Amino acid sequence: MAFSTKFAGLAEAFSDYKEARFVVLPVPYEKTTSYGKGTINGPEAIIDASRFMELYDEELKANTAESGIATLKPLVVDDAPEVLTEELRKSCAKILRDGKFPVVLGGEHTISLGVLLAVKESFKDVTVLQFDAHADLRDEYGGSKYSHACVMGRIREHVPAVQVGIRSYSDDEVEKVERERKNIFIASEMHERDCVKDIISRLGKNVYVTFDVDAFDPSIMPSTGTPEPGGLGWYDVLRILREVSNKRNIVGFDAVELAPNPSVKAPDYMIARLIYRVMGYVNQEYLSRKNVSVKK
Ligand SMILES: [Mn+2]
Repeated sequence: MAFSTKFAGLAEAFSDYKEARFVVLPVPYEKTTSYGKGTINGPEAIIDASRFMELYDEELKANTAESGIATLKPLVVDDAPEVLTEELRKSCAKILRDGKFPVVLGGEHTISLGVLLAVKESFKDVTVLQFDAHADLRDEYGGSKYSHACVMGRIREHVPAVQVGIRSYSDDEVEKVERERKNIFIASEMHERDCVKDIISRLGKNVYVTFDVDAFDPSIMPSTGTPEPGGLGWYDVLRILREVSNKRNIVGFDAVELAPNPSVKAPDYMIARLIYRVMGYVNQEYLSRKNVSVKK
């Protein structure tokens, strides 16, 4: 797979690793997906779509790219999820050690564990905020504890998690969902009442956001392996992320499970815009904190 372009199509001056605040790491990994396939092409489709975005963010009234967005070579691991997890942990640990904000592009959801392990080494009091249609709390799936369908089960062994947009889980997961009910925001409940304050109240100081694109409604996000009806809308998602970035410290982000359809570009473009907007939210928080510290 050839990645000839950088995220947002940035020129060298704004995509140089040394200067960049954000680092995009493509991880085209697909080993355990169950229904629709194609997440291996997700990172390339997102980066390709991102070239056509305006760099001026109309909500934030800022050009986020001026803070620098580097795009690394894809991390390609053709091996078991455990091997991928360790490779990715190492790559992300370096990004974090260098004081940068990692944005990881999947690939299947399995990848999030490796990023989280690196985040946990760098930050205390981390909560994972998962956007997803699926609870992903199985202990094992298809003979693997590292399947995409178990990723939140694995992550919860390391840090607490808050799950939003959930609308599909199995018999095996019911007990866990009931036990964790305060930390799981079911899509239908989110449709009935405003849950944003409650979501934030469940988060620790530092938040790692893992974004399975199937959290969105299939009407706007058909390009995913297991689409579920009744998902979140664009503005629902933005409002949550905006509030989280205002009230907490977002320390990393991944977008996973995009299975691009070459004849339907809008979903790829939407995820590119989402990523850029999240960078903008994170950046605002960073810039304002910097301003506070330099004030006399
Ligand atoms: Mn999912």
